[in-house]
Amino acid sequence: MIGNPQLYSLKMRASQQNAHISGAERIITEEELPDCCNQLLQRALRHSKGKPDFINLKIEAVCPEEILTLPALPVRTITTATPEEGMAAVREIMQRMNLAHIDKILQIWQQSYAMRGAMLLHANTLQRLEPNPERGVRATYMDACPAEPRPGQPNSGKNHFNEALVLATKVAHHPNILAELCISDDPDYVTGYIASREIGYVRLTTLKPLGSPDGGRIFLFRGNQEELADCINYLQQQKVLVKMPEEIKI
Ligand code: WAQ
Ligand code: MG
Repeated sequence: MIGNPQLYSLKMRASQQNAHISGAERIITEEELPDCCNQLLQRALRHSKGKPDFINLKIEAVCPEEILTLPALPVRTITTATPEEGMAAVREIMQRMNLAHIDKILQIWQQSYAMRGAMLLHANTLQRLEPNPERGVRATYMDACPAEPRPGQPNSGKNHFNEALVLATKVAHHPNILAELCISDDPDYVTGYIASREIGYVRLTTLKPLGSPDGGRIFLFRGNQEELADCINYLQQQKVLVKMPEEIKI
């Protein structure tokens, strides 16, 4: 970037009768704003979950000095033919991470399906830690670094992988987050992932049946009250740009 241009956070969310349909965000220059607004608007209008009756586009200035730049988590793909195989792979990875209560966590994951954000779950007690459990916690203010492969480019559609890698990288870099589990709620997208600082971003090519509108995220947390407040603040407020891998192997 030349001379730190002014950056803007752009957020889109769309709903139908108060039910969440689509949300996305970028951190971009003033020059990119008109095109990006249009891209996110098109996305809201053409989502496979339905036509929204409410679309919100929010634009806020961001100081370049406030931004934390992080390297993307290393990426690995495990090919799974069925949701059962995918879930078995997730379970095995969680075992290797020495996580407790694996069955219970996988069960709770199913309850995250109608939420707009993620569940924040205490890895030891399985206590739900979101201030608003119906909404969940949303990780926001993040994008890929400018001049790198950016979510939404070049064809303006959703790039599930790029966007998820940006989100997972931000989330995994909080010291009290142990892991993230994710399934898309898009009916036509069946690849999901488990991610952490140690294991990186591990994709499972089939994690749900094709056509299923079910999807959700769990952030697994371990720490005390003070660390929890810091973690929620980090997820919701810290501006993050992610250096994407040069060659994306997916
Ligand atoms: N913060 C927290 N939770 C979120 C956020 C966010 N910013 N955005 C979405 N969620 C939750 C919410 O409950 C959604 O219903 C759920 O996650 C799924 O969101 O490598 O597309 O945007 O190819 O549908 C994974 C890509 C794609 C795997 C995930 O998620 C790959 C995806 P979606
Ligand atoms: Mg979705």
